[in-house]
Amino acid sequence: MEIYEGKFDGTGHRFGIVVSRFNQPITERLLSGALDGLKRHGVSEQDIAVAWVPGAFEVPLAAKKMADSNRFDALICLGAVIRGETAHFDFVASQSAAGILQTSLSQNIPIIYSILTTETIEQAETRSGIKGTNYGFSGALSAIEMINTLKELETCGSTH
Ligand code: INI
Repeated sequence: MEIYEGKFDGTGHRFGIVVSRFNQPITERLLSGALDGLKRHGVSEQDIAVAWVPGAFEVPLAAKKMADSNRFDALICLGAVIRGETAHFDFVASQSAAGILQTSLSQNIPIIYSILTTETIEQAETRSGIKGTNYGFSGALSAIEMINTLKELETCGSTH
């Protein structure tokens, strides 16, 4: 049996973060969590770049621009789409997710989806670390893990 698993060591890797200003009190917390998660797993501050965009809908284009630069090993997308606040919740949430996935697959780079999609602001607060897990922090770990898993997978098949 072959098992490919990425370690949680971000040393020497470069990360781009795209963060949305909409619901900024929440997204700022996600950003703090992501920076904390990266730094506590070996990433140095000079290897992190942060891009602010107006809302979750704009995240995919900024992520694509960062991916196109070839400067980053992984990207982390942060945002908060809250149903209570918009009739176009479904469009913003689903198109943002679709754009991020499409960019990740086409540019061949891990792009982590840490965009909260919640019914209420209280749920978003909880997921930004006020009570529960900070999804920015867990997104940072997912980014590091994916870089290392993909590196492991580069050897996949070479021994057969
Ligand atoms: N953008 C968000 O990131 N979260 C939201 O909850 C939200 N609401 O409620 O509308 C939101 N809308 C803005 C959208 O992302 C775009 O910035 C805007 O439509 C301009 O393209």
